[in-house]
Amino acid sequence: MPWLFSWGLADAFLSCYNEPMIENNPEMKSRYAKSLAAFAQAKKLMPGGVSSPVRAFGAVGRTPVTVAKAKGPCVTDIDGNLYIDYIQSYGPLILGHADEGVLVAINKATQKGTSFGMPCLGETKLASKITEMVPSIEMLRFVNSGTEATMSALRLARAATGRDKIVKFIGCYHGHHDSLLVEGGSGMTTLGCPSSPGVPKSVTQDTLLLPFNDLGRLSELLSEQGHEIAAVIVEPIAGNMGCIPPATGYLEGMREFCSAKGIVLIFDEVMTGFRVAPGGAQEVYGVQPDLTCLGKVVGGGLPCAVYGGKASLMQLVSPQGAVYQAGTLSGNPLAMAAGLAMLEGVCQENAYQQLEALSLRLAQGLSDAASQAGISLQVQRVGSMLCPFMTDQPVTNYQDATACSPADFAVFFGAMLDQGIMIAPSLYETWFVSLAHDSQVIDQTIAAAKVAYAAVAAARG
Ligand code: KE4
Repeated sequence: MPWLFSWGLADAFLSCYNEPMIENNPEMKSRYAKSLAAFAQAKKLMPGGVSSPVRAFGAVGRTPVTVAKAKGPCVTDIDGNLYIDYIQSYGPLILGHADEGVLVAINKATQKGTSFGMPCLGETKLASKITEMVPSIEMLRFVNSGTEATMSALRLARAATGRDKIVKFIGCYHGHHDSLLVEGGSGMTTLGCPSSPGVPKSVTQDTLLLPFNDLGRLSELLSEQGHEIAAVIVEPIAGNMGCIPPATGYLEGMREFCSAKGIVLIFDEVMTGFRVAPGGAQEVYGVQPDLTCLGKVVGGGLPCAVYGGKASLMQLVSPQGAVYQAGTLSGNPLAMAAGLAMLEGVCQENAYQQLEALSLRLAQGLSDAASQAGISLQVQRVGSMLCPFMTDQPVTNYQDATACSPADFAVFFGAMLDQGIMIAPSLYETWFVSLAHDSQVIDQTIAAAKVAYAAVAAARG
């Protein structure tokens, strides 16, 4: 791939695809024998052996485990190893793996068919529940992924304003469509490829980049170019460079500036929606966007996402309006059933209070564990999404997050994995606590973290 070398991307790409370190320890090899074999076979058939890059464990120098089954807070790999899981499918499973209510709903729906290509009542029921929980959404459209949701929301904003430019924030990740595949967080940063080859400059020239949590820079840009800007898209709580809450007044200021300039404010709540509160981050911070993107929780673990907001905007979407967007499996009856069961589950009494108590217990325990090992730790958290950063300063943006040591994280990750605790294989991801986690698994996690932070301290020498 000569273009790789011409673009100076070779090192970055090759570092992404270095053969993950095969455990050269006989005990480890037997512990993960089936996963090692399965991954070797998978790599012959799929790029990196995975269906999504971050799953390849590329940044932590380990071979990924292959999951056999999951239930509640735990997953079991094909070697029979059990893990307390904080990946939780990267956010959807707020009730835990294989929640009984969700499974019953899916099984019941499958008896009536799997896909119709015609309207079904499940769409209306779930749409109604969403608009009830997220008042800023007056009308919505179902799609199949967060990527589709943000891509479609941007197209709508551009059509509504007649403008082409958009603003995103460095380290925020909104899926892999071309306009936003620039300085992205999540797997892009994890694998050292924050911007992707294959995206024409003609597409990204209209994508303006700013640091997260810097209201002054946003004000300057909108003063200069606001009349050309269709949309500002933001993760209201950044979850793809670890967990970084908005600074006080940041979202309020963003709302004010966008309103003044006729710019569409898009909250990408694919991760935060129904996660940090029934109404998502916009409920927590009291700031209403013009459009909201939802995913993950809203599909109950099945492929489903949403973009929605002001009816005056959504009415521009085809076939009511001219903004074209479509999808064979959008509003799929199984995903509708799963999503509705999931939202009914989080609406149970005290659900968010329980998530808060469990997550606070974990955060405090991680801090104590690190402190005992002499490791500086910032546990940044909103509700049941959190990220422990090994640093002595608050992490407010991408620059702060990427200043943390990947080597420290790799040691911590491996030590947790080998003790049966599964966290995302990247320091730029977020931990998720579910209602299936209880104080016992939280305390087991904290005990493992004490060992893992001690391993980091030892590795530092
Ligand atoms: P999907 O296209 O992966 O469904 O959603 C993209 C997306 C959009 N917006 C936000 C805020 C997101 O977090 C995501 C996807 N999140 C990553 C994890 N940080 C998905 C995991 C993966 O890429 O495998």
